[in-house]
Amino acid sequence: MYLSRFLSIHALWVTVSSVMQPYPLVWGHYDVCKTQIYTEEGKVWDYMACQPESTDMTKYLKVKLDPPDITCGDPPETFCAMGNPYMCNNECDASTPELAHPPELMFDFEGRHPSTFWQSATWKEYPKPLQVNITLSWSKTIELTDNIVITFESGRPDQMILEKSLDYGRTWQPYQYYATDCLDAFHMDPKSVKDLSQHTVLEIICTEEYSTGYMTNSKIIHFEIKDRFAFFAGPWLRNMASLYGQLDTTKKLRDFFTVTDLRIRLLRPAVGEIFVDELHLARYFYAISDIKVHGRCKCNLHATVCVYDNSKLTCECEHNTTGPDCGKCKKNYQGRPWSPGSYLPIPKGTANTCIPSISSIGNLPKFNRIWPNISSLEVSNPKQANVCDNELLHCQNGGTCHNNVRCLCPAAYTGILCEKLRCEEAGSCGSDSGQGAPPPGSPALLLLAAVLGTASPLLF
Ligand SMILES: *[C@@H]1O[C@H](CO)[C@@H](O)[C@H](O)[C@H]1NC(C)=O
Ligand SMILES: *[C@@H]1O[C@H](CO)[C@@H](O)[C@H](O)[C@H]1NC(C)=O
Ligand SMILES: *[C@@H]1O[C@H](CO)[C@@H](O)[C@H](O)[C@H]1NC(C)=O
Ligand SMILES: [Ca+2]
Repeated sequence: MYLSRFLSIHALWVTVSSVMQPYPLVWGHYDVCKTQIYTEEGKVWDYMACQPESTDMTKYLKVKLDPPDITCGDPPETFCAMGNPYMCNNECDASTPELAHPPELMFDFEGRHPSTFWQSATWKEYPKPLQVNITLSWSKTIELTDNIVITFESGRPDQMILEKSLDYGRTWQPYQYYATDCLDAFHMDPKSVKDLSQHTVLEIICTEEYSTGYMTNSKIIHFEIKDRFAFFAGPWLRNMASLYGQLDTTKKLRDFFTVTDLRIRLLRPAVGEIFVDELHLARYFYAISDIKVHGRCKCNLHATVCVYDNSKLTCECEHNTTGPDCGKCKKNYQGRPWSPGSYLPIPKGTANTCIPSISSIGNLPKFNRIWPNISSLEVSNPKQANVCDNELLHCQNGGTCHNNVRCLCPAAYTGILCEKLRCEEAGSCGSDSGQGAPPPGSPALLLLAAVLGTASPLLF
């Protein structure tokens, strides 16, 4: 039963991703936790950092609306088109399936016409604000890997806040503000993600880009994950090595993309005009046809499988770790403190396995592996992200870290982490075998570069 369940979830993930991803899937990165290798001592296990596939996370969430009775149709209600107050031939009736608009319709399969959608009651109590909180909960830490996309069936709201929680809904932080007029609504200057940079990537902005005023016919709102990744990985997300390095050393950056819950706070519906037409309040309401959230279970790089069992996501922990996020060492494997796996060195990473507890008579085991102390690497200024850190041998191929902001590379190398052969950029590799000869370790990097060159920019 367990196996078939796992297989069906796995099959579902593959199906979902192949439907959703416009780019081919790549299975090459951090997708195994261990392999057998041959050494002088014979066959041994080689452990690697590993993580689950990125997938459609809306299959695994619970949705909660506040106020609870805000969905339209109880009692049945007629609503009008926003653009035409006299076109009022639509009805919402919760007791008739064809006329009901329950919250589940924000997460069902889209692509058919007409689309299915959740809808709120109308703004009949104007001027009392019409506000709705839509809370999405996973009861599991997940890492976002693609844009959050909310598609409205009605006009996009005049004011909205996207919030996130990292502690299962106990505390909330704003993720992004959306308004037709940011200054008026939130006393914030309007900004777009394109105004940010590597150093300001964690800034919380208010954007007017997705309001009614812009592109009147568009009904979509984004929270731009990929544009933020692109500050580190380049515009086509080709240099994922750089992003991984950054995520590894900067806990604040990693946490920024990590959530247990999301909350969409709808604060004011689309009005379309400066004044609310009090005679035709049935024109004002919220309606959402689709919400996309792509991510993966956070397993601290100790698992590739995340099972959905009893309505709960759990990492299938390896490396002798345990817990929902593989956040601690198994009993009897506490020979050294637990540590998350590391993406570095690229491409295999470091597993940081838990090791057997020291027995009363045994000798102290010796280790020469570096395992990062993430908390000590946390940058003091959240807006100042580290590019490199010598403790982690972050710059590669003999590069040295300069003030944590850049790698000084040997002449033959280039790239943020000195991960690229300079001759590769110039397209002249191979013509001069002496200068371009890769040192030990770099064939893997070249392979990685080749894989990334053809890789899906969506996955990592
Ligand atoms: C929505 O949640 C916020 C807290 O994040 C709370 O202050 C507000 O009252 C809630 N609104 C509704 C309509 O429940
Ligand atoms: C976990 O412990 C078992 C039993 O000692 C051992 O065989 C296995 O190699 C360990 N796995 C890792 C990843 O360290
Ligand atoms: C990690 O670093 C923090 C802050 O420097 C320190 O308090 C903590 O003891 C360190 N943990 C380990 C396991 O070395
Ligand atoms: Ca739908």
